[in-house]
Amino acid sequence: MSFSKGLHNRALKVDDYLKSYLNNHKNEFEEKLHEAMTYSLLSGGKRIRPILLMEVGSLFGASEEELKDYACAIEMIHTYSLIHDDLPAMDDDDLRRGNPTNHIVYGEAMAILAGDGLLNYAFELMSEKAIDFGMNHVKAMHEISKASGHQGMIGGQVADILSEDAHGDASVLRYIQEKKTSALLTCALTAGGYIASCSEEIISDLRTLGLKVGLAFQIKDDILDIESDEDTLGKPIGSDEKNSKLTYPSLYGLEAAKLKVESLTSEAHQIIDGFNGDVTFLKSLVDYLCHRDK
Ligand code: GRG
Repeated sequence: MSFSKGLHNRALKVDDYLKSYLNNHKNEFEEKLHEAMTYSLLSGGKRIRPILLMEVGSLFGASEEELKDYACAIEMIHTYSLIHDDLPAMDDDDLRRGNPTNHIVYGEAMAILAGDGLLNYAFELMSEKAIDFGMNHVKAMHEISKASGHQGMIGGQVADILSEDAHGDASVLRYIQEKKTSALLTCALTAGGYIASCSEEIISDLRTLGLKVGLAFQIKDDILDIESDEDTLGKPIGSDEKNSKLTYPSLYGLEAAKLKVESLTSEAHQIIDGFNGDVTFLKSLVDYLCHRDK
């Protein structure tokens, strides 16, 4: 099967799982909240994080049944972060994944609550699973909560906001990239590894892999914000320059950014080559993340 077909099938599977979670409302209020949560959750994301978690987890022997709730929880956390990031108090964006942003459709108050609802639902799903499956699942949940929290994605978002108007240097940029982007990608890998009962040595390799892929992914994102177009990306381009964001291209230049993506991709491939089992899809996935056009 071709890589793109494999990727498409995996994304469809994640979509099916996600659809099964938000249809249990008990009154009109829950129904309205679920509608706003579902709107963003099912609006066509690439599903990279859940696919990474499931791929690594199954590579090391975990079952789909064990993995799926964590995969969907990460996508819920990712979607909450996008809803909140688009709010007028943050990036103030009208378009996301080619659709009007959550607050444009449902209003700011409901968008905040839809994001909160997704974040908490993620922890409800993971903790229910961890109660049944024990310590390795608790470790997976711990990875995901740390990565999305105050010293992970939220910390990175704070640094990003405070370094607007080109405040900050190479170390601030590194902090933003590691926390805002790499953390959530990395925990998809380590959580998958924990659920599959991997050794700490493998978990450490997965952590290094996540860091490299996350950095490459963010630098590619910055390059796309300069070189792509709104139709392809499904959101306006040029927003980093407009907001004077500290990015790899703004600090080191566009050509250096492209070279950095290439070196990180090959370092990531070397780590994957050290894993046993069929790593063909995982390697192609890393290639896709670093060379994608949206
Ligand atoms: C509001 C707490 C809080 C955090 C916001 C995720 C984020 C932090 C901001 C969104 C903007 C951004 C450029 C984040 C970096 C990570 C990134 C490139 C996200 C986009 O992820 P994709 O490409 O999106 O996987 P899809 O739409 O495919 O799911």
